[in-house]
Amino acid sequence: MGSATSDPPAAAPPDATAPSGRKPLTDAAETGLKIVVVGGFGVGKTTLVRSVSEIRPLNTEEVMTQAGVGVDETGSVTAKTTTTVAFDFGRISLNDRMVLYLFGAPGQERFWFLWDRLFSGTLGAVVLVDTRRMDDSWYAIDRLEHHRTPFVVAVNRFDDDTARHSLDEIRQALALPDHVPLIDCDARVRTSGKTVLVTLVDHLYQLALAQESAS
Ligand SMILES: Nc1nc2c(ncn2[C@@H]2O[C@H](COP(=O)(O)OP(=O)(O)O)[C@@H](O)[C@H]2O)c(=O)[nH]1
Ligand SMILES: [Mg+2]
Repeated sequence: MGSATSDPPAAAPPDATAPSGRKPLTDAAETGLKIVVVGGFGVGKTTLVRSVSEIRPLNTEEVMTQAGVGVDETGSVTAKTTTTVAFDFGRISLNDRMVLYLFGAPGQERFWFLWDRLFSGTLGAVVLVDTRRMDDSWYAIDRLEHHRTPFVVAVNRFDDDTARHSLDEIRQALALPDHVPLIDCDARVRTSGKTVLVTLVDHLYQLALAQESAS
């Protein structure tokens, strides 16, 4: 997290309740781009937001209580003892003009009702995937497609990802169309997380160009 971790947030996030619909990239860049990081429980959303953020990320990690047993299934993610009950918030400047506001969305099924609100005003999303629990990504991809929110898919490679599914296999398993960028990442590593965000911004830029030339 580095030396900037004690800095307070310097700017308020864009209005999460703004009317939905895609903003022109140029307008949004003046105030910052809202990006949502989604994915299943324990896939590394909080870790990603934490590792790339310039401010001390706000998050609502809570120690999982006995009440969560059987509800929050840790499955193969046995080391995980906290769970996000609302969402993570962080910020990163990609260059002197472009600021990304990051929202890590809760992955558990019982928080899905929050998602539609969260996607309002969102320019793009990162879907984090853990190959040990690929099923958890389907709902996120489905909701993003439903909202027509552009997204990239990042595979967070855990140490015990012994099967090492190739990106092609993962693309097939998730039925991802060719135009959706799919990359590897390590959510714990800042440069890796930043590469994911740059991939998303590039993707948004290409879509904006294509839209412009079509109209
Ligand atoms: N080995 C390994 N552990 C990771 C990686 N990313 C996250 N973790 C750990 O996996 C656990 C779940 O991550 P977290 O960010 O809380 O998941 P979230 O529920 O999606 O927010 C935490 O204990 C992280 O430290 C990774 O790339 N490799
Ligand atoms: Mg979390």
